[in-house]
Amino acid sequence: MHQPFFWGGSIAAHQSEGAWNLDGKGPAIMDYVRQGTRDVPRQIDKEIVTNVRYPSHKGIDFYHRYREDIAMFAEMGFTALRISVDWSRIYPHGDDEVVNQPGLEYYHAIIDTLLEYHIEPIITLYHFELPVNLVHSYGSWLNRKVVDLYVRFCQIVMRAFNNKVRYWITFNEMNHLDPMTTQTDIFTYMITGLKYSELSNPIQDLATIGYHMTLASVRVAKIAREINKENQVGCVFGLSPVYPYDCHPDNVMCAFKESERDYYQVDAMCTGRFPEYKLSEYQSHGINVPIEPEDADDFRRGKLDFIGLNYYYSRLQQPQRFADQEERVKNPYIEQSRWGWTIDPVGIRYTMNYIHRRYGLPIMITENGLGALDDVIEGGTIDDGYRIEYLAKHIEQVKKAMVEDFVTCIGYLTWAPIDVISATTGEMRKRYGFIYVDQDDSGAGTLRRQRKASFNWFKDVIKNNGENL
Ligand code: BGP
Repeated sequence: MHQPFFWGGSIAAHQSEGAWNLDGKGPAIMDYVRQGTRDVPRQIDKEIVTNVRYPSHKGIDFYHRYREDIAMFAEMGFTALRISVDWSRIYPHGDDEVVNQPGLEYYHAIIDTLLEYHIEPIITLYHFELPVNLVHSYGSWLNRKVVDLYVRFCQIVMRAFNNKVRYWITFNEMNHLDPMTTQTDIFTYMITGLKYSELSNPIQDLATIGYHMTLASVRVAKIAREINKENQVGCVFGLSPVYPYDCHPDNVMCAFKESERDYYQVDAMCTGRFPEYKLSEYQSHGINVPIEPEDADDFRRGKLDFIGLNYYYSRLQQPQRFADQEERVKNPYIEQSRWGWTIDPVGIRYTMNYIHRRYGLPIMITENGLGALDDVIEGGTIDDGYRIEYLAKHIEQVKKAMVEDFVTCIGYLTWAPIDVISATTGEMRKRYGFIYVDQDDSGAGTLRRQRKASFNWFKDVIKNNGENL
């Protein structure tokens, strides 16, 4: 394994912290999203209603229990933990004149705890945590002022933790909002606070949002290195192979095009310019991207130092002739999880190869894991052999990418080392952790933490640096 290699996990504020209105935190977009299920999408409310369950309000109470949780990560031997700093804790309305000090103090305390255990803090600056005021008063990322406000927030955070944090991540998975693809309401909302069905001109609006977010990332990357030249800046992308349905050239082409939709922002952040092919595509649809002359310099100087890769599954291109079928065509060679996510370890090696060769940058695996139902069996143990199997097979492929294909990979972080609220469904029972949290979908439970079988397994993996899986 490449040295130093980060072993650890990733969590996000809105899925773990709870304490949604404590110590000056303002309301953020995910505070308005109800719990859904595998089959029923999460609903988004305009107001917070008292008799409705909003899982983000409670999370897993990481806000009060982070010491205990971090001690358990340290027991496993973690050398890194990726957390997000919630914008609405630092600027409750996003545009406040003064910083909310208790918000900064809270993250100081977490980061200090990590450093005590020699765990590298990796900070995501935007993991679906947008102050809701920026949606109502500014129209979210459609408005360039939100770019300025985000940059201001990042600057404050990067300065505050300058002596403690070296690894910064500008955004989580902004690349899923390709303007040319129809989106679901919940997905568009998680990333922007806006519902897809309420966009007045979806293609134009998503192109504007995508441009503004990309610009925000490059501006922050540039400033990060002005603040401290040691700062390492990445952006996290959700990327996966799209396999052609068969070897018909039309299907191969179609799969290629579908996969490319995820990449225009990666191209922009890694090459130092917004890609011409995307601008031409927009032009052909009569879309105007709000480019200002000074942006070119930001793109040039705001390139990434590393790419964060979230990998869960591979996809199968759906040929046109099946387009009106409700059920998606499945890849017959690949199993699926209970939530319909394919389990394809080779896909991680494929994706690592692809992005490393395309950009030549180091890769950090920022998320990988299996969402599953866990049973607490008699005697209180949780025997999650299926999770061990999933992770072992993926780590094996990460090793192959590094050793046989010469991909530079600087870390492997699982999602999520402790059970948290699911982002897409809001469920508690879709669990990923090595640590079980006693809470059910109704929010009932003691929140007690308990080691699963995978806990000791991952501890051993880290101890032998991935040699024995
Ligand atoms: C990623 C998100 C995470 C996380 C993960 C698993 O896309 O970055 O926030 O939640 O997906 O998704 P889910 O929780 O819906 O199973």
